[in-house]
Amino acid sequence: MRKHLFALGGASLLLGVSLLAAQAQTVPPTTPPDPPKFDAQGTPNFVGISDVYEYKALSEYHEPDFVKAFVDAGKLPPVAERLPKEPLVFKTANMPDGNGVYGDVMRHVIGGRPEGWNYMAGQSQGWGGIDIGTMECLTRTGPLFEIKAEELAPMPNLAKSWEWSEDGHKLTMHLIEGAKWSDGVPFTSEDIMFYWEDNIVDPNVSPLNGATPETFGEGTTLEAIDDYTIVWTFKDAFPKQYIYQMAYGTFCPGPAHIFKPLHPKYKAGATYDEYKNAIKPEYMNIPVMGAWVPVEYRPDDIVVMRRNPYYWKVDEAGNQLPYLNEVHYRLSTWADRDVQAVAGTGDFSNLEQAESYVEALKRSADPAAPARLQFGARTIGYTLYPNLSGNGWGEPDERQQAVRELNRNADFRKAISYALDRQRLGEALVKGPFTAIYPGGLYAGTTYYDKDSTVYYPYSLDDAKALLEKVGLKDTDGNGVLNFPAGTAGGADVEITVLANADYQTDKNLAEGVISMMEPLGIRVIANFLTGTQRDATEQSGKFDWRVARNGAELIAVVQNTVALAPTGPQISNSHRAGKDGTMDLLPFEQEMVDTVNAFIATDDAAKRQDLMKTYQKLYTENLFGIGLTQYPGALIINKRFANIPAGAPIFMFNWAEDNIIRERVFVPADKQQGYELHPDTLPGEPGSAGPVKL
Ligand code: BQZ
Repeated sequence: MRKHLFALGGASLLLGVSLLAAQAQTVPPTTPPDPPKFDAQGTPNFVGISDVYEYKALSEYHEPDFVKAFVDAGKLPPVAERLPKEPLVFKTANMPDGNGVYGDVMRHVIGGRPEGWNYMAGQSQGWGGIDIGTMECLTRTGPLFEIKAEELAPMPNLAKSWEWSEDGHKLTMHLIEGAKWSDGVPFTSEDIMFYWEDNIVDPNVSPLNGATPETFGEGTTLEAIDDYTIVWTFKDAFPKQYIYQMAYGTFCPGPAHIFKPLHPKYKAGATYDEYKNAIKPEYMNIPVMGAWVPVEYRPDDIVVMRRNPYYWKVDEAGNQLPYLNEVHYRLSTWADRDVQAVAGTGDFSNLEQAESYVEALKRSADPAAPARLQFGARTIGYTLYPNLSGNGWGEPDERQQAVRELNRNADFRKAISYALDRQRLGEALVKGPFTAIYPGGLYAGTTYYDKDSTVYYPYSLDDAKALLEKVGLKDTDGNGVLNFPAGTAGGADVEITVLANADYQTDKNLAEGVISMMEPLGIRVIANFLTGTQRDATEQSGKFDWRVARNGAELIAVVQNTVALAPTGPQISNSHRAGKDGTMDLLPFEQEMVDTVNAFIATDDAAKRQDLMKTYQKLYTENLFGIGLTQYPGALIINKRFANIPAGAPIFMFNWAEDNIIRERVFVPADKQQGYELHPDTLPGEPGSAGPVKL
């Protein structure tokens, strides 16, 4: 009897507590307020993919005079022999300013630093357009911002066409034929298979931007039929989604003739670490398929690139691209990129750090300003991500494991969301109509967003505290900081580290905002701010409790990097990866998110896809897979001397603006050229040689 009484008593006690918690629930979950009105400047001229480019042989080809001089001197094959049978031909009608002229430079400023040239094994080249300009990929998606909705699909690139088998389980892709690396070595399916088998599938290699076998679907295989034909085999029928994954970031093959001899599978005694780091940043003239080749590198100063004489794209007049002979990447900071673009000492910036907006707008408002600034839609967004792994990803110690267990408790995550004043967070970055409250999940204003499916836990300290009490956190030692329950992490103070990218003031400001908003709750959050490369590595290794991160394209475009919408594979999500035993200890809502994303990938039915994304949004925001912070528009800053900048080009949508504006067909009219070339009349040298070569 006694036992029962206790049980009854216990139950009524619990009922009391839960009633208390319920009574304390002063602000129920709701839907987010509509973002303040902010009209993006400039709208794209929507066209079909075939209006932008096609593949065909032309009757004649041309090249810059200084390149022709190399041919005449017998130092280079004639241009027609340097081009593929059917080059990629950009259509004049889609060029805002028509066919261009050769000459001049685009001067980028970037905040990253080159680690080396082995992109396939995870080395960063410093971001900011270096990898986008050197690594061409099977398909292309950056320019999709100007493609009509009814024609939206990945654009051909190194793969110039493809067709599905009857049953939809096989996809045959035809590679561009006769294209060459920048050192003249043929590009073939050997490059594709080396990237796939020995970099993506090889578990000892982690390509940059995180491609894994599951990026292309569980159990997917790839084989080469001949030099220019590859065949994908998928478990699902017609999983067209995966062709988006074959674009920038996840399927951009490097030169097998350079890297294969260095790979442990082919070089006896070599380690994977040696393979990853073998080609240092100082190694110049690395063969690329991109428009420009690195020919000079001065640490902490600059990377200079010269035009690729074998680039496989032309305009309709047969002029081999790119028009720009040279590209610079000044090695500075991301904030300096904005400053220099506005001042005119740099040529390009993705204005993405809201703290710079007012000054940038003021400077650009002057009619004499050297650069034009154009705001796009609200596609920059930040989220606070708890580490949701409970089975050892990142090898947590006792305290870190205790935090993981809290992170995995929905009431704890809701408490954190209730404690965040998102209005204040946004205004702390920049006043005005820019920032919007962002609960997390898909961005307001994007194709698949549905407000009614978006759950928002608004600012309410009372609710936050009530939920923390419900979770069992109390300040047992009266020092103002809650303690773990006795027996957990020794009942210590609840201390949580938050990882953020120290290269961006915005990332640091938002993380500081989170830290200060946790104090009234009695949760001590400690900053762990690391530079880009270290932060990326720390994030991917799971060695964090919480992280503040700028979101990827999947929460904007959904069809780009779709697999990353949920922990769909053991190494896919940066919030939850497999533990040491290789298993995924997904929480029930996470499993439902994974199933929803996989169902989205497996269907072509537009109505079903819309519904599945409503389900996804509800699962994500109600359960707080990530705790949204703020969302705001980016602005493209481009020096006014450049022509062929597409109207309404967003700084970030399917990809970054370095891809979206199609730099290979950007030009500077002759009368505006400034003579910024540091190595005029030169071409890239032999792979590994010191720099560019003159005649
Ligand atoms: C744009 C981009 C081009 C990476 C990087 C950097 C890395 C991340 C992200 C952005 C920079 C610029 O973003 O901020 O405007 O130029 O390079 O690649 O943040 O640290 O790992 O995902 O793209």
